Amino acid sequence: MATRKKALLKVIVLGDSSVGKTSLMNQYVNKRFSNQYKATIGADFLTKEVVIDERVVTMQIWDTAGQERFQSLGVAFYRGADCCVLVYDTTAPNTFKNLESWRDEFLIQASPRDPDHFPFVVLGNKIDLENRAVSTKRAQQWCQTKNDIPYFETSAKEGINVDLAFQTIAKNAIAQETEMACRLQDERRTEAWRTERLTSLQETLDDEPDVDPFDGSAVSRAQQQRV
Ligand SMILES: Nc1nc2c(ncn2[C@@H]2O[C@H](COP(=O)(O)OP(=O)(O)O)[C@@H](O)[C@H]2O)c(=O)[nH]1
Ligand SMILES: [Mg+2]
Repeated sequence: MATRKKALLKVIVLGDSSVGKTSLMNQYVNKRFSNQYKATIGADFLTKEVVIDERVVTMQIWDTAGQERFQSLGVAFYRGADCCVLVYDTTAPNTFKNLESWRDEFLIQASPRDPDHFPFVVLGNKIDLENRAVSTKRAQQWCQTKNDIPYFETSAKEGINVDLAFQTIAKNAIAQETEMACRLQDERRTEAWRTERLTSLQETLDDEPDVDPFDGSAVSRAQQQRV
């Protein structure tokens, strides 16, 4: 069965300021890390080509330009997202607590067609640091309660799990796209079947012989078929 698959995936990265969103993207796309903190970057997104199931797919990874501090990213940022990456800092518990409101904010702003199955991925970043403050178990439990969101622990600095996490992000975004296409196809098929049935009923009605208006048998036959 031919399904429509998008060649371009829009991925958005959300989370509190300084959890490492920009660093993770840079590590994944440019294999670079900087210790310098930059609240803003020039580009809205970085792109990377990935091969999934023998298909070349362009991932467009959108970064906030520091506006996350005000939680005012604007609807254009969220629009048409195929996957949402939620990032927290494993050494800063507040950034973990705020994942809930980032997820809620995404669902409100992006209003995906199927919120229960929308692909999120959670990243617990900075695992290279000693002062860990959120346990793996606690993070995994939260992810389980949210329809089993995939969870990865990463270090943008050391490049730990970054590729693996982004590969999963791309795969899940594609899978979601395919599922959506299948569902649309089903809807279209049901619609075609309905039209066909109505047409054939209409033909049956048209084919009915002229009847004596006082003899309702032909009419009632047609009515029975309509039910
Ligand atoms: N040790 C460590 N520092 C990190 C890591 N990721 C980011 N940082 C640092 O954390 C600060 C904020 O990172 P940034 O990517 O700008 O965060 P953003 O505000 O979420 O985009 C910067 O100083 C980074 O160098 C990491 O995995 N390990
Ligand atoms: Mg940033």
